[in-house]
Amino acid sequence: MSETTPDTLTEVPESVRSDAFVEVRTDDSIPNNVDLASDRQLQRALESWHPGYLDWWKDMGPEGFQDAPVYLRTAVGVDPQGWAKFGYVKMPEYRWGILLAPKVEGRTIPCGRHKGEPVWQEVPGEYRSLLRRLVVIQADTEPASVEQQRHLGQTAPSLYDMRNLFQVNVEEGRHLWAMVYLLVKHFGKDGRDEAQALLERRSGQQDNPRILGAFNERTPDWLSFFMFTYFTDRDGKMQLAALAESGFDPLSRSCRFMLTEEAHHLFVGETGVGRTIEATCAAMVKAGISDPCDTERIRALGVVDLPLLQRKANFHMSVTRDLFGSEISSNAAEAFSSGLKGRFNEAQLQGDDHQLQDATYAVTRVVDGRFVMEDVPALRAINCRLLDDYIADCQGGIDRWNKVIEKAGIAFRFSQPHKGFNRRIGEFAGHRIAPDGRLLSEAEWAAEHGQWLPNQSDMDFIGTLMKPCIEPGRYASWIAPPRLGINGQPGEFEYVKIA
Ligand code: BYC
Repeated sequence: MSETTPDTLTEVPESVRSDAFVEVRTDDSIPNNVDLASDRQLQRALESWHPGYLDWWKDMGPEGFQDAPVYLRTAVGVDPQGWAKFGYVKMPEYRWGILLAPKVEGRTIPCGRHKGEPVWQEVPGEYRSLLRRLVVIQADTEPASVEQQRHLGQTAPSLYDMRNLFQVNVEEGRHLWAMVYLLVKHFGKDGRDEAQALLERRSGQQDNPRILGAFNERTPDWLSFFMFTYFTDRDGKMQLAALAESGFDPLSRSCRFMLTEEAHHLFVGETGVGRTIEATCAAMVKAGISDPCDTERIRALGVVDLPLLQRKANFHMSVTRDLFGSEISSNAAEAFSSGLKGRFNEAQLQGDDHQLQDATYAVTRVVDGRFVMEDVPALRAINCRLLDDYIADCQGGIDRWNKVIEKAGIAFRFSQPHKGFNRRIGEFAGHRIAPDGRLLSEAEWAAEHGQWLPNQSDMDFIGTLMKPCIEPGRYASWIAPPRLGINGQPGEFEYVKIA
């Protein structure tokens, strides 16, 4: 699957795909399709934010390689069939721009108490602070992920993978621009202050951390990067899809276009983990090893044992599930009722009134030391529903990974841990729950959790594999080459020109 085939777009819900071409002015200092030139004040505000952004990028963006030409795609339109062009670009010279999906004439608010009314083009006064909070939280994740991944270029397993890392990074930078545009255009001085604060928080920093938990975790190695782009970018997909249903039309249009780019990030994650599995299976078969738990012999082959990959996946799945907030949340109820954020695929959902005044939703809770399913008002369970949709959405790639293992004749299957495993936010916070759903005592957890989450010896071993492999067409031992190159390029293609 090359990144320009329509296949990657199937990750994006049909209801929010962009389907018309809107010309982008790339000659402006900030490429855009929002007619920036006609709003001098806004243009000046963004131009004065730009140098701070570049300073942030140089300080906190990819370490090294800032002068290397990288084969990147740049958005030049919002037509799904031809929205990007490919070429060598030095990252600090990337054309970060502001792109909104086309306006849908006659669009109405799809949910909540204003359902059916025309969408808002300006911020509705009564929802100003709630809307600003949603935009700021979304915005904050974008630079956070770039910061988390900044050291990875140094240990890239190939030039192909290095280029994909940098592609993801520059696009997260563009997503920051997309949100900053909304803040600066629609929220006056508060918005400008928030835009500045976005350049000041730092992932993992104690005094001024990023807002959400998972974005303060480290992304120490490439396995984490692939798991992050599969599982955590998928939270991005779900949240962007929910915000694409917003009654605040500029937010909806921004998120619709961001989803187009997001599909590639998910592709990088799925194929990255998939190629790691392929290399492991091929090495095991070649060495005549059939037991996936024969760890020492498997690791001696320079590949990653499958149980270790499962532990990595368990970590990333659990911290990402926390990003959905509390399963039962009055914040989420208000965001939905006010029409600022819908459910996944809101406009296409059949069978309810999209207002949910009397509806209920079943939420798993821990009561008196056991799990119970409780029907709670659906409005308050919006986060739970999106999390459930997310868990279902994760399964497709996991099934495809399992097919590779099955084909190799190895008795191992990846699975998703119980929803309550290793959670810090929501219904399961404060409980110790095994991946198979057993409720544990603190002592049982302490004794067993090393089997379920990456342990020190796992991390030490991964550290031994993280060596750069930067000759065109070559790949580190632990990862198989991709089936196709980026934009149809051949295997030996020099995706990053390292002087
Ligand atoms: N860590 O009612 P609650 C992406 C806070 S990823 C720390 O439970 P709510 C991307 C919460 O802020 C998608 N704090 O939850 C992926 C609130 O604090 P305040 C990002 C947390 O509000 C990869 C309090 O706890 N976009 O795009 O219903 C690479 C109680 O909140 C956490 C969005 O998330 C946490 N995990 O829902 C790059 C969409 N969880 O306000 C990018 C916008 C909750 O009381 N955000 N808290 O001080 C939202 O929709 C909602 O704010 C949330 C939380 C879903 C995040």
